[in-house]
Amino acid sequence: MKTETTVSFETKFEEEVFEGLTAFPKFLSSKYFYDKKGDKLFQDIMALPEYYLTNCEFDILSEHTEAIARTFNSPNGFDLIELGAGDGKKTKILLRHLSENNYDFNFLPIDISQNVLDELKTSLEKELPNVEVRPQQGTYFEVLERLAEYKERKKVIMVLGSNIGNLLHPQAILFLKNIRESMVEGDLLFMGFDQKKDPQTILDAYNDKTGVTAAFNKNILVRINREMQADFDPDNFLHWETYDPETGTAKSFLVAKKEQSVFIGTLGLKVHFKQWETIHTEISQKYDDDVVEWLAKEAGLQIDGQFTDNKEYYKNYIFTK
Ligand code: AVI
Repeated sequence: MKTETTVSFETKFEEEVFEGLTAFPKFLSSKYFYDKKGDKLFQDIMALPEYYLTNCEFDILSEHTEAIARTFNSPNGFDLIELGAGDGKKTKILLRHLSENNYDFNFLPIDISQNVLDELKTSLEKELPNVEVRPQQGTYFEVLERLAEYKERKKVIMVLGSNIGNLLHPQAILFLKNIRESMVEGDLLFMGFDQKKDPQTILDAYNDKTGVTAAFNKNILVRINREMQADFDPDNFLHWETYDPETGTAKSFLVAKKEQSVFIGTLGLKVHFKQWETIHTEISQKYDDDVVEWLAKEAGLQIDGQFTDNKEYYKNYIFTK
């Protein structure tokens, strides 16, 4: 007879940690990297010389600003809606150009964190006082659902940073479908996709010499320690990155350097690790035009244009419904 123990969870995070650390092979979701310290480590990653993604997208937005602005524009203006706005460093290139050239637009940054939105609004008020900023706090889906009702003028939905790459293809299609549902004919989606390239360049981007990415990956253990009264020793794990040039998938792992047991207090769970056992923590998918076209088709979208940097490391695509 099968005996079932019921474990109750205070949070989704607890539930997913339980699921991932009792599975074989073990896994954790990269969406939990981003607490206060994780946000800061990710900012540091974006400034690393190895992490080419930031500079490539920065170059695309700087080199093609006017062409992008013209694609966004419509006779009665548009609303620029950014999912996961962050500190807006890259977006400000576009906003400055749009504002200086008197484009008729509002900027609607969406973020789960009210704190991030407040800081962004304050910095924009100082740097670009003519830009009308209307922050929207909530998850992407909550806010997109709200915005689906809004049909007054053209919506341009923007997702920078190749954030879609942290999703497996089926989840990426669902994400695109969700965005599609909030669009009406004439609206646009402008989204960044990191491209397949020399595998070594990709491995270096996720395995920097200074160890910032390793700290970012291990931060999930630190977070479990703090939020779930656990006793992980992050030094007992090493950060390991792989890249499969066939599928374009970069994967991050935490690898147990020695046999050990960890106790997670709030879950009452003892987790055993054999030496060299892994926890898979993140995927960072790399794309080419064929894969992006396939994703778009599956989601009911069309590619209407693309912008790239001079090395063709990264692309921002325009999608329509
Ligand atoms: C947020 N995301 C697109 C980053 C990436 O490239 O997958 C997160 C990251 N992980 C390690 N370095 C950066």
